[in-house]
Amino acid sequence: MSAKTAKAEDDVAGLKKEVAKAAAELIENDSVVGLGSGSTANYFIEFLGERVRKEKLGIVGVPTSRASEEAAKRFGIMLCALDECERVDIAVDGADLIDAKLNLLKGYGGAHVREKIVAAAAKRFVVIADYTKRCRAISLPVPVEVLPFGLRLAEKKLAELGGKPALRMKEGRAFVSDNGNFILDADFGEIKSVKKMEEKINSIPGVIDNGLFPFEDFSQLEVYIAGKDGVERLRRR
Ligand code: A5P
Repeated sequence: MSAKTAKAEDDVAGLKKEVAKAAAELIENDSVVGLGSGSTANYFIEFLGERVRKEKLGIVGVPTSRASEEAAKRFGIMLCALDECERVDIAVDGADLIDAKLNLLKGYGGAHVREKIVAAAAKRFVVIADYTKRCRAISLPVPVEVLPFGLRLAEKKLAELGGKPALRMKEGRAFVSDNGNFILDADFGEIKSVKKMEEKINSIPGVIDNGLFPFEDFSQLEVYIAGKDGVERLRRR
């Protein structure tokens, strides 16, 4: 890795920490907090754990993956399974892309199914990211979690929708999600209507859910973006 690339990575990591800290400061005492997955969400969990320790903040976390569960335990955050919570006050999570309308693309860590459930259950959904995640329109492959039994059919149907599906691999084997399923990363090029595409993909038998998060589905969506001039807060009006 060149010195220039290493510096750029350090800068992005610094921005992820900055936005994660800003989100950790939003959390109020007695809250039930959805804990997202990925490196930015991990920083959030770490900062939140720091507040729990220093300020004796009484909060309960709802993890969206095994990784976020482990991180929460490491940083001293009490946990609760989603089905055991009466409510989720706020969910904080990262994103892989955020378009101009605030549609999200998630799932590059393979956790989008639980992330979407927790975000949908939360009264307030706060997305945290560095500026490199912003884009005009979503045009990267969409992660689609599929029941292994229906893999071939899902590949065929995704191709019929105009996508090019590729089975996600890890260490020479098919990647398996926390839910025991496979992921097809389906390239559709630029997606014109995120909501319609999300629905079409999810209507394929055997598809559990996909990584498109249409902004319309989250009435209390706030996006915090860290850039050179600090943290910007975006909301739809
Ligand atoms: C996990 O499946 C994703 O949805 C993450 O939210 C996403 O990959 C963001 O990751 P980073 O914060 O590491 O960029």
